[in-house]
Amino acid sequence: MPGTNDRQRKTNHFLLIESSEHLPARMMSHDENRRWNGDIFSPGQVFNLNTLFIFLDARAVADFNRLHERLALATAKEVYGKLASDGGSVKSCFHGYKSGRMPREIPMPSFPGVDFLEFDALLSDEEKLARKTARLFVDEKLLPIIVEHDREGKFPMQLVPEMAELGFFGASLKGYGCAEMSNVEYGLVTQELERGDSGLRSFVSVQSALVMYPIHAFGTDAQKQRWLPLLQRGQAIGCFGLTEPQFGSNPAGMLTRAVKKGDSYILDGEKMWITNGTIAHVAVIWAKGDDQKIRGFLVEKDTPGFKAWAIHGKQSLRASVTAGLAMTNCKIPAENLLPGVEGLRGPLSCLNQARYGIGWGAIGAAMACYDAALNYAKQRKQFENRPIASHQLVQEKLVWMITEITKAQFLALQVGRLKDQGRVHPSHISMLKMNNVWMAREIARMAREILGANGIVDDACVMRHMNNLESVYTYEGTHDIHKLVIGERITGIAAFV
Ligand code: TGC
Ligand code: FAD
Repeated sequence: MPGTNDRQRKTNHFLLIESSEHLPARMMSHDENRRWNGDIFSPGQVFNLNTLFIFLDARAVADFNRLHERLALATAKEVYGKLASDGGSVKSCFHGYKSGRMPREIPMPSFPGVDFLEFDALLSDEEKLARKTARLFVDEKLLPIIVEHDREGKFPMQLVPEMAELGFFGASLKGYGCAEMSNVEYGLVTQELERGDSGLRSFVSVQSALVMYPIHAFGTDAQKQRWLPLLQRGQAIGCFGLTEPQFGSNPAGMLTRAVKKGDSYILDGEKMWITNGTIAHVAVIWAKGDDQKIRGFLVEKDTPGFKAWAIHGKQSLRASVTAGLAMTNCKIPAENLLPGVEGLRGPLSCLNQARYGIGWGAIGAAMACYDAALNYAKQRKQFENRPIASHQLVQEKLVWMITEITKAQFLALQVGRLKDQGRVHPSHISMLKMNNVWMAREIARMAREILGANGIVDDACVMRHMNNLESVYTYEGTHDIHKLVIGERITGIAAFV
């Protein structure tokens, strides 16, 4: 086909279709593909008998509604169905992209996943596809650079456009260019991101659950039109200011004030430990009014009287930005109020979304540590040249790990299914966050033990995950606060005071 090579070089979006049977021989014919594909697809490139690359041109990419994976899968099935008249079936389809020339090898994910109890049998094709997309992104883009970023205490900002393109920001929200994933699909994405690093998952949680969600749920049309497309595309970054130096677990006591003066609000106060604080274009700030009611406000980064400063010296979440925010006589237009909610219910509703993603994310961190420990235990030899995996005490640790990961997966899936059906209660999400982060933190520590001295250096991922999980255990409601939330649900008695 004339110009094909040029087009393949310029066009870097592709569908990779894996079929359960061998592809029919005629699919290898360029003529056949050209006839069907018309001007949308370039000829399929068969890499082996079960896989086919189809490159997409710009129009096809647009048709895919900003890389919406579900649509990609449906289209792959349609393409394959038309080409394989003998009724072959699509096993999976990966919609990816590559810069530069066509890849010479199929980029198969290197991480196999952890599935002891046929968990995957409970997932739809779309759910597996969302996970595979995030898995490949983490394997190809994050893992090669995370150690350096963690060492230098730098967030990998260069990954933001790609995450936006893959639909990770505001993934489960409707409209405004969002991917409209189900909660389970979104959870599987956060699992994979945190398998890479909790800092990357934190970025996505804050952008999606703590900034886009409140604008989407409680904002005006003008606020939604202005901010949501920018945030979805990663062209604006957001942060969420609830915690204060004196008020962490008990945000109801906050000191930050918002006083209405004419058609403005004047904000005064301080927020602490704010993820993305110094890189955010917009901060969702929770403040009390004269009536003592908590409300949310959008504060833009260059507003006079607003200052963000980086917190240094962190031994945890080093590849994430954490900041303090100060507002001194900070005047914002009255239209920056989020009018749709009053009271602590506002920020806590956002936290439900973020805690849910963390519950899945922790499984990813645990899987990474388990995988590292299992592989190491099979290779490392001690005493009569036998692998340490042959010792009962080591096996006991590995068995504990996979049992807890398996339980955590089913807990996450059930909470996700309830959330998708609109039947989830905040205490369900508390159980998910509490259990799964605890489980991951224990597993990281155990994995470090199995790796012995090699576990303390950062080319093994376990100590990085272990340190990160200390923050995850504390933020978004500490482990013990979630115990008290569940305690209140089952006894009817609040025991916070
Ligand atoms: P309480 O009297 O129980 O409730 C006050 C109002 O809030 C409502 N509510 C909720 N609404 C939605 N979702 C929930 N989960 C809710 N829990 C309570 C409640 O119905 C009531 O509504 P209304 O309309 O009747 O007024 O509140 P409380 O003051 O006793 O506090 C309860 C407690 C302790 C559970 C709460 O304060 C809490 O969750 N504290 C933990 C604070 C926390 O999680 N902070 C997180 C900061 S953000 C963060 O860490 C981001 S990290 C990001 C990253 O990098 O990933
Ligand atoms: P405290 O509330 O002082 O708690 C200290 C200890 O006391 C904990 O063990 C706690 O469980 C225990 N405790 C407190 N009250 C009780 C009680 N009633 N009963 C029993 N035990 C109790 N906040 C934001 O608003 N936005 C962000 O983006 C954000 N990002 C963060 C990023 C990182 C890396 C970290 C570490 C924190 C972040 N936070 C953020 C803040 C986080 O939400 C708070 O740290 C958390 O809510 C706990 O508050 P605290 O640290 O003040 O601990």
